[in-house]
Amino acid sequence: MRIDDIILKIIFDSRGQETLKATMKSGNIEVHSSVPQGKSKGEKEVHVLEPHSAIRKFEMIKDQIIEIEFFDLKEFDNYLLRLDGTENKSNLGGNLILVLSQAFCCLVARSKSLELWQYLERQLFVSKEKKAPYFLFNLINGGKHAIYGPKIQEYMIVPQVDDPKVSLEVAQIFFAGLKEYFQKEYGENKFGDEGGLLIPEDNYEKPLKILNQIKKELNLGGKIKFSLDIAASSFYNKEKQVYLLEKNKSFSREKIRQIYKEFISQYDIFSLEDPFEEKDWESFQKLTSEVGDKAIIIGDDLTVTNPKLVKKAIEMKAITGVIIKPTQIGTISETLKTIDLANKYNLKVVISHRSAETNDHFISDLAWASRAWGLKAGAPQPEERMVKYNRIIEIFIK
Ligand code: 2PG
Ligand code: MG
Repeated sequence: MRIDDIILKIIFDSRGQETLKATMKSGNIEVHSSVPQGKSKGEKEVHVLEPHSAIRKFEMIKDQIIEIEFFDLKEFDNYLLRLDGTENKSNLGGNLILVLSQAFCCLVARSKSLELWQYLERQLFVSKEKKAPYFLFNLINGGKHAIYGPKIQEYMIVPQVDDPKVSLEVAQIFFAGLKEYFQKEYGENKFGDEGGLLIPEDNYEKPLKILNQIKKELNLGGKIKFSLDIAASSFYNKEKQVYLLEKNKSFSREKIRQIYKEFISQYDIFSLEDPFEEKDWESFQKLTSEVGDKAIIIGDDLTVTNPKLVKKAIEMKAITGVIIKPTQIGTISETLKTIDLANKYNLKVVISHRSAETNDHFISDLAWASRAWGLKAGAPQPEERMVKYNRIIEIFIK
């Protein structure tokens, strides 16, 4: 594959911050790709370069890239990795490498007249039959994605249906009911980074109680389960070794584990993401052994889409599910390697957006191609989230 031209630009993401967009051309084919950015990040994620510095770096390597004929995606990614030459991609920047890697995927797919998901599927070892992923809709935003409210970052609903279109419809009905409730209870509705509602109380259980109430009122009994992204690293006090779950309430890791077990026995909890800070592998292991048969225990900051960390988690039986975000690792070929590993050991794969998104739907094609168990893309409302859910529906219907 020969690339004729690459244009790198700065665009604004959903948080109003600058990020990268690449346009790649070959013959009469032109593709576009952009990268999102996270706020509650794992310490071991790749380095993100400030976009203007990334553009300057890119100008230095552009001519070299265009001169080479790349055999496949792996070769393209490996070339960038060699140019970068660091462990955490701090030289070229994970965001620069990824935006090029994604664009290259789109270019090759188009040159072969394939849909992006069809091309990605051919790069993976997939044996499971095709099935749409569960949608994890984040309806109440807390933690780092909210200007006030609970410390738990994401209160999500997961419709228990096979058809993604029905899933989106159910979520929209639920969200409408929730917005009405919030309007009555708290006055004006305000929204967080991922399009979910903001709640002016910091009680960590209140959002679950409200979601449960709405579920009952709408008669959605067996149709809805709840998922939480605790993002526990963001409220862990390292010095005191406690979780600051509410204003004057701090909990030890044993106590917070107890709270999760109570949640699981009281509510229909489908999955719990990052229940402990990212270095506490032992607590992950304990919770998984205690309740792993009742709820999926998911690693995100713990594993950061890194095959070595995912392997460690598998060996330790620390998790039963894993978040996959290309931005955490910085190339698509490494992302695919991690997905293959997770699928091989039957971890539930959840392909995820970032809190600051663009209108790119690459992750939806990735979710479909990899037979992911779930797709986590925020509330069923902002455009940058809707394009991702809609892309799955589009592929499903075709
Ligand atoms: C997470 C993500 C996405 P961020 O923690 O799972 O919801 O948040 O992109 O801010 O890291
Ligand atoms: Mg997370």
